[in-house]
Amino acid sequence: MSAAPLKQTVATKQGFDTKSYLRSTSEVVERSLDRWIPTVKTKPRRIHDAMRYSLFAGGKRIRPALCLAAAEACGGEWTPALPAACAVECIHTYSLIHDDLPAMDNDDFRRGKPTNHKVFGEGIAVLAGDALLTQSFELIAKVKPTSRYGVNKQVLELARASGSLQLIAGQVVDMLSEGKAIPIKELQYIHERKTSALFCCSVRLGGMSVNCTPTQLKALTEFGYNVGLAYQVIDDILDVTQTSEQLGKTAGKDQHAQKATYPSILGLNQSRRISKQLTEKAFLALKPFRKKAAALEALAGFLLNRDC
Ligand code: GRG
Repeated sequence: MSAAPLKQTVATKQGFDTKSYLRSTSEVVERSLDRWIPTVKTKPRRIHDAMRYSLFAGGKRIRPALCLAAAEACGGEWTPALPAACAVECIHTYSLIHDDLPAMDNDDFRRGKPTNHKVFGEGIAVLAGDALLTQSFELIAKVKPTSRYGVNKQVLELARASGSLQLIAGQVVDMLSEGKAIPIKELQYIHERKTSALFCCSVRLGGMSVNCTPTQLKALTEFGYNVGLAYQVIDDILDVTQTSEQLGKTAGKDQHAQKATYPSILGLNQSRRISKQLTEKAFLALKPFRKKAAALEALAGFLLNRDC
């Protein structure tokens, strides 16, 4: 990996500008993605066009930001964490393309644009998702091994988070639960796997790429789990409180698809309380990092208060 000059924010808790931090991390990640993903001129053009269409459709780039912020919390630079940051964004984008397919959620609108299958057709959308999933492993294979974490450990980390025990498990149980009244424990199982697993993986890979200590890895795991679960609870809340224009995707989908959500089971107020409690647990997990966790802390607070 060539070391591009990075605009790395010095993390100080006081007056932390989260929006500009996210702008910087997105810029750096987008530059790397652009360099590492085949150009639209590469044959077969249609698949590279479709991959890039969703990858550069204006996602919030939360997972890569968390990955870079985790590297920073462990005393490292962004550069060694960039392959992992791009890999988690590729997995995330693949999951959204597939989730939007007629065979799954059948959505027409994502990241403020027509969904991949609406533009390229179902066959190419399936393949664009597959190609991004494969691409993410090519990217993670580029990480530099550290003394505690060889490339194999980092590949395993990504494979586990995106496999049939985590991301896919969450999606499967979500699909099988449609139209059914499920207990909150089962919904938590879905959210932990569908969303929290990749958040957790993002921060863990950020730490691993800069050779974090076992104590730091444990703290990042606790942080990632809680922020990830809070993120999905808030996603459930926003689905009922925001408009499609505000979200850049179809609002009210969960209710329409008769999906169990935190607000549908516990109500809006209790769901908001839970997302706050989870974020507080995430803040607590950051104690061992002291001031170096300013970016992670600011991101967790920002995500709690997001409106899209
Ligand atoms: C293998 C056929 C097949 C499908 C896999 C795993 C999967 C499909 C889907 C699950 C992915 C999913 C929809 C998870 C929900 C997580 C979530 C909150 C997504 C929205 O994330 P944001 O808000 O979106 O970060 P942007 O667009 O900003 O990146």
